[in-house]
Amino acid sequence: MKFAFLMGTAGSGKSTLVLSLRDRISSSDVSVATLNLDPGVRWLPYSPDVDVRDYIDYDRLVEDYKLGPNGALIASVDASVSHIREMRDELDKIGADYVLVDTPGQMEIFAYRSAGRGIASALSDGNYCTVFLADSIFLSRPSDFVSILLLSYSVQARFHAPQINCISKCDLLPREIYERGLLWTEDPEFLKDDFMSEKMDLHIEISERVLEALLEIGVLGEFIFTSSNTGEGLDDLYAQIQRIHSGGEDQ
Ligand SMILES: Nc1nc2c(ncn2[C@@H]2O[C@H](COP(=O)(O)OP(=O)(O)O)[C@@H](O)[C@H]2O)c(=O)[nH]1
Ligand SMILES: [Mg+2]
Repeated sequence: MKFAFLMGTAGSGKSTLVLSLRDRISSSDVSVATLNLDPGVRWLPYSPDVDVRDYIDYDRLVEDYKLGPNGALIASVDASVSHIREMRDELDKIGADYVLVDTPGQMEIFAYRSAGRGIASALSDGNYCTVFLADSIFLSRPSDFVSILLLSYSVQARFHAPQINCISKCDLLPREIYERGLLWTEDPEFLKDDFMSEKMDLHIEISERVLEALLEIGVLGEFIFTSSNTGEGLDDLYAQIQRIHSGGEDQ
């Protein structure tokens, strides 16, 4: 079983992509299962095969411990660690080739807590990749895009797993922003030039160095422009997931 953990800021389209990518993969006669790891989600656009909400009662945590929404989410994610075995057993029974994993809406609750990485590696026996969704809204300004590059890198640094970067909801992009975004992702020099000519009031020098460091590390890499609405990029995304898993990480 090969796992892909979808991560990205709240509203970046993770849950919707689980649905559209599941449909894309299963249309090629490959079996795929979905796992929801968001204990607090009220509604999902798909019906998960395995669901952390069957094990964790978010509302009960709110009531019993008088927690606010964020505290309850943190407690829920931490508590889900003790149900990894059961969720894995459920997945083993399904026996799908791929498992698409939906993570909590607010990514910091999963991506930046040790529970997140622990869950990812234990559930998958280390056989996973991360898919980072950069909401297309972050293509509006060069500095916005640099900030999402930082976020992407921070996820990669925490999970130490092969990562695929996507610009999600790309159907929402006006043509000129889409094309400029393509240039940025294909050639760092375009991004650097646009970034330097953007009028910014704070710490341009520091930001420039941060950008250079990011480019040096190779964070820009390849971005796939995806849309769950039009299906754009889903073939590429699936091909990348296959490539990673056939590249030796999935023994
Ligand atoms: N236009 C457009 N909207 C999308 C796309 N993917 C998701 N959305 C919408 O964005 C909102 C947030 O999506 P959701 O999947 O719940 O994001 P999540 O918080 O990352 O799981 C919802 O209203 C979706 O309908 C897309 O590819 N295109
Ligand atoms: Mg979601």
